Amino acid sequence: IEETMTESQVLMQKTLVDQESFLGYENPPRSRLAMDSDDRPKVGLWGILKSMIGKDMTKMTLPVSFNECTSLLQRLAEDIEYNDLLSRAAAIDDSTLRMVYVTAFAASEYASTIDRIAKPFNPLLGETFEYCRKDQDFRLVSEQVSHHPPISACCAQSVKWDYYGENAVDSQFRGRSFDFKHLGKMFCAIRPDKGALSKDGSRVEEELYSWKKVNTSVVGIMLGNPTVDNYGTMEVTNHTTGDIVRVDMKQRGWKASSAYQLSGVVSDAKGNNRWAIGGHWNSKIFAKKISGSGELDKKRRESLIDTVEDSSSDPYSGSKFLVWQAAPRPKVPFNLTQFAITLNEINDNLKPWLPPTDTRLRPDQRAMEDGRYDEASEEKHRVEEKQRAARKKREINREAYKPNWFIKLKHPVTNDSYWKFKGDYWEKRKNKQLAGCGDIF
Ligand code: CLR
Repeated sequence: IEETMTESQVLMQKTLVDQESFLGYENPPRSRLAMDSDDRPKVGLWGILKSMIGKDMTKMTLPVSFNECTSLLQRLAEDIEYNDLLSRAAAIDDSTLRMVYVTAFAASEYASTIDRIAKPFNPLLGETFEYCRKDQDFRLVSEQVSHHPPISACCAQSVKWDYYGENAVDSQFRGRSFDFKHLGKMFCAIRPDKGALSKDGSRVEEELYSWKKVNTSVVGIMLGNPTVDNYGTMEVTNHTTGDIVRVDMKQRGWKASSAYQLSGVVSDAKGNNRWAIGGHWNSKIFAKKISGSGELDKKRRESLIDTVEDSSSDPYSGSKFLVWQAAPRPKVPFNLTQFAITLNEINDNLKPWLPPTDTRLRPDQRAMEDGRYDEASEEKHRVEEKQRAARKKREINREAYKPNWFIKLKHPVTNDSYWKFKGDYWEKRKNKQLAGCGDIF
């Protein structure tokens, strides 16, 4: 434990150490899948989808060859690939500059969606996924807390930050596009090295940010060139300091020249503009120090970033500086990212620590990953039947379903309803008490 750490950082550090959450994660994460190329039968999406216009994804029965070998719980874990942005934010004194890094983090998760035209496995009710990185010093748990509508809750924790929230998407296939709207909110707590100054003037050790994810849509299905787009306005609020940023992610147009573009302005609690943010969510995000007040029009905002050629490493120099850069994409099955490849890894060290509900143990998804597509399809059918039978049984016994690790509450700061991580997962894991937490596969 470093001497300069704040009390709340020390507390989190102690929790991580005491609960021995990294047990099982001794091996470095894998860098490849068992197979090097995927020979899934090539399917024409439009041929199958055209009869399903107006439907949402949960009501479509699609062949397993439309799937990729990840689950939506794991896609939620993919949000924190670039978690170093949060640690970097924590090292900064100026809350408005911290906001620049938190905003880049919120936008960085979309980079992994490119070229991933496949359906992640819909988690079974009660399915969980844990993921720890010793090298990055975080732990994460996600759980499918509702089946209809599908909701996945997650909570990731590290010494200097927490990231939590839910994935609840409303989907609709419109023919021209397949649209996904996010209903839930994401929250991020940062524990800055030197604390934060709250809007009421007091010093605090932890600050809270929240935002809503932007829309995702798959376009070009009809034309045989399906492409993922993410667009809309994302407003990130620092509820503690009052700083705020509005980021516009441009919708991909016909000519695709606006594809991936984003721009926004960070302003402080008094309404002063402090930083312009801009770039592309698939490659790089820059920022630049600005001043003034009032809304900047779109043109001005974009020009702040686009026309500046110089680039510096000192944020206060007035030149634009690089905040984030996407990792190179490997050539692997399902176009997974290097980070996503690591998620479903299982080995003899980890196995004894996992609960029976962990995605890594889900047989259909494992079969898919290893290229056994017929088995994947049969097993998918079987576990879904098992889920249906369990629901019937609950109905007959008039039992209400209760998630294991999350509880739905009103957020103490923002008043939104959210899924609070109960925290006992890691204590139970350490004491090897996870064995009886569910039989869903
Ligand atoms: C986008 C980033 C968000 C979480 C999220 C939720 C739902 C995901 C979406 C992301 C990416 C696109 C997605 C979608 C569910 C289905 C859709 C994976 C990860 C795919 C592309 C639809 C494929 C359509 C099939 C018929 C082929 O933080």
